[in-house]
Amino acid sequence: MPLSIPEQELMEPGHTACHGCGATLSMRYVLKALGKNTVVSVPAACWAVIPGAMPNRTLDVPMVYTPFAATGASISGLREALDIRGKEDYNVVGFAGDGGTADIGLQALSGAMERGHNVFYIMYDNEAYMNTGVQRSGSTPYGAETTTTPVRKEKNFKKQQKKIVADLMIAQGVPYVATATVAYPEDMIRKVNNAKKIKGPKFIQILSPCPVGWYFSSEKTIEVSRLAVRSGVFPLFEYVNGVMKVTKQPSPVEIKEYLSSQRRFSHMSDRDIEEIKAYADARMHRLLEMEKNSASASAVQN
Ligand SMILES: Cc1ncc(C[n+]2csc(CCOP(=O)(O)OP(=O)(O)O)c2C)c(N)n1
Repeated sequence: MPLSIPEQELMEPGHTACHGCGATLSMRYVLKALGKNTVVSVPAACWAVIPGAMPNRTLDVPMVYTPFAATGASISGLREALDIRGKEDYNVVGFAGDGGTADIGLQALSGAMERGHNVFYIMYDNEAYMNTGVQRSGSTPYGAETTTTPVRKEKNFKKQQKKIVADLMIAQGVPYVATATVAYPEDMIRKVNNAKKIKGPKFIQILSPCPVGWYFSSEKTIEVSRLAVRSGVFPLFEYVNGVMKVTKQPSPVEIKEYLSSQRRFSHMSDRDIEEIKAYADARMHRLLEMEKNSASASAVQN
């Protein structure tokens, strides 16, 4: 049965995000699924400024600002405090960018997951430190131009492959790990709903295209997000208690089409594109193998 998107809006208009901001849509959909009994913790990032200055607010749920490195610690404390006060039914959500997750916040995230707190950690992945001017992060993909990997004569684009935090979370044994993106809101909301059923740590990495930092026109956010999935660059999956499911098969869209939708990749040679394709193909192969192994393991148990 097709899932209907909840009508309730817990994010109001009038915020200060840029036109076409994928991170803003990500928050909107996540809150639609979580509902009113939710507390959000946000570190230094675009989302720390999107609500605007006091007395403005954009969210109709409580929001806590936390130091850049501390989202994992913050949600651990919020969870324990709410539980002590008998508010076990409240959702506690860390909502952090890729810099705050893949880099400076990684140890706090890993600690929170390891301690097994009943929390959500949403990584909105716009693939660079956008709020401070598009610096590269560990989650920036190979080949991307950023302000710290400027493409001048020496072609100084990012030379390392993307660090994929969702895969790290799987390796750590987190019970619920998923990826999502804004072009597929039903898929995202279904995943948040499924995550709610797990009592323990939950991690969702949401690809959130950024027109300013990826250099594309702001009405193309959904198109770019969809191309990321269809080209196989950003696979959508759900991993629940050791069982992998790839939730959207990539359609035959060339990676070149995805890359050419953003100016941050405009300098790339065919050889560079091959590097990205090889990395994406190998990862997709790994995920499908995990899915196959999950299916055969459950067949053995049945
Ligand atoms: C310890 C510390 N170092 C640096 C900063 C400056 N700073 C604020 S936001 C930000 C970028 C955040 O990037 P990311 O986590 O990717 O989120 P985005 O801005 O893309 O939403 C930085 C470096 C800070 N606030 N605290």
